[in-house]
Parts: sequence; C-alpha cells; structure tokens
Amino acid sequence: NRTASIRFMSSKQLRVYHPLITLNRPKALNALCSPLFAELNKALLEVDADDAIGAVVLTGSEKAFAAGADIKEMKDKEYSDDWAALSKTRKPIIAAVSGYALGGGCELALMCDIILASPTAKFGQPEINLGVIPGGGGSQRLAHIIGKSRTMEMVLTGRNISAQEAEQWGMVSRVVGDGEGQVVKEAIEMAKTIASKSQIAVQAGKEVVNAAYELNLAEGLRFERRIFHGLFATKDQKEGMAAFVEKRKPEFTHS
Ligand code: CO8
Repeated sequence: NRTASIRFMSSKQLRVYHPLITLNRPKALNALCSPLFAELNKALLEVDADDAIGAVVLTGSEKAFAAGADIKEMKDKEYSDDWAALSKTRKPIIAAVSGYALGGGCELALMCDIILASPTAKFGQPEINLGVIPGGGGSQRLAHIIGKSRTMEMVLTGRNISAQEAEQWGMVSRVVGDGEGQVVKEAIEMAKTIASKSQIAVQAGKEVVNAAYELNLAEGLRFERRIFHGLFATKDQKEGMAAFVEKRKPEFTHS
C-alpha cells in the first residue's frame, strides 16, 4: 500500500501542469511515519525536477490532513527525520487542509506556501501533551505568522484551533466552501492559475516572500530589488509587458 499518491491533473500536452499529492494512510489519520515521509520527499523531488510542473497541491483526507508525526514509531526513537525536501522545493506548494492538522501535520502545512482550509480543519501543536514541544519548525513559523501570545497558547496548552480562528489569525489564506472535496478543488484552481504564469517569475516570487522570514527588512528589500531587476533579463518580462501594451494575453515561454 502506498502511503502517498501523486496524481497528474492535466496531460503533459500542457506546457505547465499541476499535480495533486495525497497523503494516504487513512488508518493512522495520515500520521507521518518514515515510509510516508520517504514517498512524500520522493514525490516532491520529482515535482521539483520536472520543468513542466508549475505548482503542486498537497492534501490528506476529509478526516485528517495529518495527525502528526507517527507517535508509535517515534516513541522509542532519538528523533531525526528529514523534513528538508519540502522547504527546498522551488515550486509553490498549496496545502488543502481538511480535518486534523496536528503536531508535525500542522508543521507540514506551515511549510507549504499557501494554506487553504475547509471549515472542518483543526490546527494544533499538541506535543506538550506528550511531554515534548514542536520539533518541525512549528514554534518558529507560528510565532512569525500569528504572534507570540497565540503561539504560546497553542504550544503550551496544546489546544486545537478551528479553521475560523486560523483564518482570523492569518495562518490560512482562506476557509473554502462547505462541501466535501471543495477545498481540494479550490486549491487545484489556484495551482492552475499559478501554472499559467511565467514560471521564472513564480519561483522568484516564492523565493522573495520566503526571504521575508529569514532576512531583516533592509536585507529583504535589497534582495527583492536584485531579483526584480534580474527578471528584466528574461523573455517572459518582455512578453508580459508587450502583451499588456498590445492588449493581448501573454504567451510565456518560461525563459
Ligand atoms: N501517530 C500514530 N498514530 C496515530 C496518530 C499519530 N500522531 N494519530 C492518530 N493515530 C492513530 C491512532 O492510534 C488510531 O490507531 P488505532 O486504531 O490503531 O488505535 C487511529 O490513528 C485513529 O485515531 P483515533 O482512534 O485516536 O481517532 P479519534 O478520532 O478518536 O482522534 C485525534 C483523533 C484527536 C487526532 C487523535 O488520534 C490524536 O490525538 N492523535 C495524536 C495527535 C498528536 O498528538 N499529534 C502530535 C504528534 S507529535 C509530532 O507530531 C511531533 C512532530 C515532530 C517533528 C520533528 C521533525 C524533526
């Protein structure tokens, strides 16, 4: 049984397309065991290496995006699993979250570039109940995104927050629809939109926004300006601006 599956949403005839990666370990609410991580990392490396892929959607099931690292596997372990592939991926990753996104599952969503949540989504860092703290970046990423007091509440009490709270707190960009599968459909639409742009500009956009979490403001502004100027050496910049002036749709060649 595969623990993650990758499905291609449109044929390769399209210049740029958008796959859907689904975490598929329903009996354990998609707890992130080593084989699941290995398959996820492999899928992401494939995504990154394929020039024809514009953006990717990562999802779980209706009941759980992922209920955390696998506690049964982790309990006797000195922990060190590789979470690196996700944060190294150059392509935008959209998390479509329904149900539980807890512990490492919440951290996995936070490592994605955009989070869309269904109204059933529940986010939490319950590690405190296990005698530990978040270890996949949750304390740091949450503090940047939702601030100190809310992060402290989540990390120190272990309380799950609702999709609505996550939206109000700026953790997710939107709560989407109320029908089953709606959040995945919306994420795929968003991936299609991103895949229709210049992929050089998309990857540059991802890189500069992420830099805001690592650099101070002055460094970040310099970095953004350098990348912005660099894009004027691309054919896509010439095409994008010419198309605007000529009142037509741009045909990006991703070069
Ligand atoms: N690990 C292993 N198995 C799990 C996990 C998990 N995180 N979550 C659920 N399961 C299993 C259950 O054991 C159960 O299996 P079984 O039927 O064999 O007993 C099955 O999934 C269904 O779960 P429940 O019966 O508990 O379902 P409920 O609907 O009653 O409850 C909950 C759902 C509330 C989500 C509950 O399962 C729960 O509390 N799960 C654990 C949540 C949790 O504590 N997550 C944090 C884990 S620690 C972590 O993620 C640290 C990350 C560190 C990253 C470091 C990187 C270097």
